[in-house]
Amino acid sequence: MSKEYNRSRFLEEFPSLVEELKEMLVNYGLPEDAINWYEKSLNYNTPGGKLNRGLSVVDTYVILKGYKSIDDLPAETYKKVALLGWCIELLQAYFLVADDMMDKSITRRGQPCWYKVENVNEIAINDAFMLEGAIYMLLKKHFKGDECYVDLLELFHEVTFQTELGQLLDLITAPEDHVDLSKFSLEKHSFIVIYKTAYYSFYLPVVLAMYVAGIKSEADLKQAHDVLIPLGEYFQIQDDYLDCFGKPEDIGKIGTDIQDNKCSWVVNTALKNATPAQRKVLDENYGLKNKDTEAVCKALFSEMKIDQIYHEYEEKVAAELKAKIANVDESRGFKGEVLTAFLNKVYKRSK
Ligand code: GPP
Ligand code: MG
Ligand code: MG
Ligand code: MG
Repeated sequence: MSKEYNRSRFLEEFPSLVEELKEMLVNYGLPEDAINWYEKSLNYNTPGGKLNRGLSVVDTYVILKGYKSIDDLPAETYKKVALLGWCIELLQAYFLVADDMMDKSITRRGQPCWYKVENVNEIAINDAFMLEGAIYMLLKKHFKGDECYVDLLELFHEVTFQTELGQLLDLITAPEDHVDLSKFSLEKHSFIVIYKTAYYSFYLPVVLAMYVAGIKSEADLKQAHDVLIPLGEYFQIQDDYLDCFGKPEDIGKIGTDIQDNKCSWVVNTALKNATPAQRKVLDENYGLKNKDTEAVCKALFSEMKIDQIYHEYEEKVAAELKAKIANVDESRGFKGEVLTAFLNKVYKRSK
C-alpha cells in the first residue's frame, strides 16, 4: 500500500466534490460569478497541504476492517470514507483561512494567505464560513440515511467547538503586540495544544472511521481518546521543539516562535526551570522582532538543556503510549494497530 498511491487516489476525489458543491449553488439560483468565487476558494484553500488528516480517515478504516489496501474497499465505500477525509480537510481550510486573518499571517502552504489575495480581503471571513458549510452540505447529501449520520454531525460540531476554545486561549495568552510571560505556563500550553490541534488532527479522523465501521461504544471511544489526545499533544510539542532546535533543511521552514512571542513548549519549560536571573533574561529578550534578542533566548535554552529535557519527555511519552496501546481491549472491534500507525508517524520525526 504505497503512500503516494493512497495520496493521489484521495486527491482524485476532490474535483467531484467541488462539482457537487457548485451544483448546490446552481440549484439555489446563484449567478455564475458567485459560483466561480466559491470554486476558487475551495480549490485555493483545501487541497494544498500534506493531507495527513484526511488520509488518516481512510487508513484507519482500512485497518479497522482488516483490509490489506484501499483497493480492497468496495468503490462506493472508498468514496464515502474519502469524503469524510475531505470534510476534515475542509474543516482545516476553514480554520486556517480564519486563523491567518487573526494572526495577520502573510503566507500559507507556499502561497499568499487567502485574505491577502487580490480582491478577497474581508470576504475571506464569509469564505471561511462557506468552507465549513460545505462539510454539512456534503454530509447531508452522502450520509443522511445512514445510521452513523447524527454521530458524524455531533462529532464535527463538538470538535469544531473544542478547536475554537483552544484558539481563544491561544489568542488571549499571546497577543501579537504585547509580551507578558506571566500568562504562560506548561498547563496552559497543554490545554491550548490539546484543544487547538489534538482533537481535530488526531481524535477526529480516527473516530470518523470508527463511526462508519460501526464501532462506537463509550469504552472504545475512550481507548482512542486516551492515546490520541496525548499523542496530538506530543506532536505539537515536537513542532515547538523543532521550531527552535530543528534544522531548517529538515523542517522546511525557519523557526519564528521566539520572535513571534509564541506560548511554545520550549519557553514554558524554560520558564518553569529558570532562576530569577534567567527569568530576567527571558523577560527582556523573548517575543521581540529582533535577531539578536532571539539569539540570546536560544543561547539560554541551550544553557538550560531544554533539548535534553525534550528527549527525556519524548522517550517517556512514547513508552507510556506504547504501553497503553499494548493494553487495548480489542473485544468490541477496535484495534490497537490504528493507534500504532499514528504513533509510528509521529515518534522521533525530524520534519
Ligand atoms: C493554527 O494554529 C490554528 C488552528 C489549527 C486552529 C484555528 C481555529 C479556529 C477556530 C480559527 P497556529 O496559528 O498556531 O499555526 P500556524 O502557524 O500554522 O498559523
Ligand atoms: Mg496562525
Ligand atoms: Mg493562530
Ligand atoms: Mg510551530
